[in-house]
Amino acid sequence: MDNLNIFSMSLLVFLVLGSCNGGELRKSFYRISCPEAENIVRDVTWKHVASKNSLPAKFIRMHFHDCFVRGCDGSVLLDSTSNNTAEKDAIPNKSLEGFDVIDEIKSQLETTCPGVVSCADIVALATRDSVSFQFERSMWEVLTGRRDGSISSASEALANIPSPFFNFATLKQSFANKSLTVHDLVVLSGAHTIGVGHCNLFSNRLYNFTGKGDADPSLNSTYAATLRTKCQSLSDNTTTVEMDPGSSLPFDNHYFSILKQQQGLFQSDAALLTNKGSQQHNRRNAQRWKVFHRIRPIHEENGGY
Ligand code: HEM
Ligand SMILES: *[C@@H]1O[C@H](CO)[C@@H](O)[C@H](O)[C@H]1NC(C)=O
Ligand SMILES: *[C@@H]1O[C@H](CO)[C@@H](O)[C@H](O)[C@H]1NC(C)=O
Ligand SMILES: *[C@@H]1O[C@H](CO)[C@@H](O)[C@H](O)[C@H]1NC(C)=O
Ligand SMILES: *[C@@H]1O[C@H](CO)[C@@H](O)[C@H](O)[C@H]1NC(C)=O
Ligand SMILES: *[C@@H]1O[C@H](CO)[C@@H](O)[C@H](O)[C@H]1NC(C)=O
Ligand SMILES: CC(=O)N[C@H]1CO[C@H](CO)[C@@H](O)[C@@H]1O
Repeated sequence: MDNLNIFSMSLLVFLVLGSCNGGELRKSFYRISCPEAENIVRDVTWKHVASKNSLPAKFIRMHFHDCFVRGCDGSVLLDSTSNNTAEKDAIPNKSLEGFDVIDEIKSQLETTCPGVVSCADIVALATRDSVSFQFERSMWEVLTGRRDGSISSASEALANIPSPFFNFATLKQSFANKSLTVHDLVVLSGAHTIGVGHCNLFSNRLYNFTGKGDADPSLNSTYAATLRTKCQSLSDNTTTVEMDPGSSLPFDNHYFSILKQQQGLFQSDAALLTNKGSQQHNRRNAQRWKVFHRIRPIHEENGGY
């Protein structure tokens, strides 16, 4: 049941972050206008995940970035132009991938029902479907009806996407800026149960944490030694490491176990242990993921963002 419960987390990310740009989201928004829409998204997504198991991580992260900059409006998909550097070209976007799959879905939808399905909904649905593939069924409901934005700015992405070097206070502020709570922060960080991170985003913790050639004392020293064999210099920006060592493909709650063993990859992961409140959330989340019921009321009160 643990696995099942973690999905409520994602469900929530996407429901909560999804209710952001004013439009009324609802179940099966395309039921009349494009009845095959959700099937098309699922079929294309599953086809690609079947041959590329890193795709769910790419999609979740893409969806997160889309939602943290101007709400979930598909603006993460827009390309830079000669006079504008788009979100996808901001530094934090380093590893965003999967745009080609979104394009393929979009072009199939345009053939079937031209001009009907928003790209923002495609990202939300494809994220759900990509994670769902390993369970062979749809793991959470995605409300639809998002409208696409036309503004995409790298500087806004830089200002809004939390950095892996953030401490607890800045993480909390970053989420509070989106009307998200500490509880949301902890739960949503659980998405780091899949995927990888680049060495240069944490190798200061291995080699030069305070500028004295030292390691981060809050990083498990045994694990740090393992990481040093993978990331051999401070400037290595090409090697990637699993964020949830040994379990970086299954969508589960193993991230919270490694976190307790001080094996969170980024300072931002480790920071979740530095706050009493968030430690309680950690414990609870590691046991059980009753997130859906816990978070939704909060966001209904706050009216989303
Ligand atoms: C709490 C603040 C967060 C910070 C500071 C953060 C930071 C990062 C960083 C630096 C990476 C590695 C990028 C790279 O090296 O290419 C990463 C990867 C990832 N993040 Fe986060 N993240 C945060 C929250 C989230 C949230 C809320 C989600 C989604 C719900 C998420 C989903 C992911 C996923 C799935 C990956 C793996 C991507 C891949 O395998 O390519 N993260 N994150
Ligand atoms: C960028 O240039 C294009 C065409 O040159 C123009 O249509 C668009 O409005 C410009 N955008 C901005 C933000 O200046
Ligand atoms: C939160 O929003 C404020 C106001 O827009 C901004 O100045 C600040 O940098 C944001 N903080 C974080 C951590 O994103
Ligand atoms: C470690 O940091 C210190 C202070 O920033 C710097 O002087 C030194 O060159 C760094 N060492 C390495 C190996 O980069
Ligand atoms: C990685 O580092 C090299 C050398 O510093 C630099 O030329 C390159 O642009 C960097 N690549 C990325 C993706 O940041
Ligand atoms: C460090 O990780 C090992 C497993 O690799 C674990 O047995 C140990 O308890 C961890 N240490 C701390 C302080 O959490
Ligand atoms: C700075 C940087 O790495 N930008 C990348 C953001 O993502 C796009 C799409 O994958 C890349 O083309 C950029 O190079």
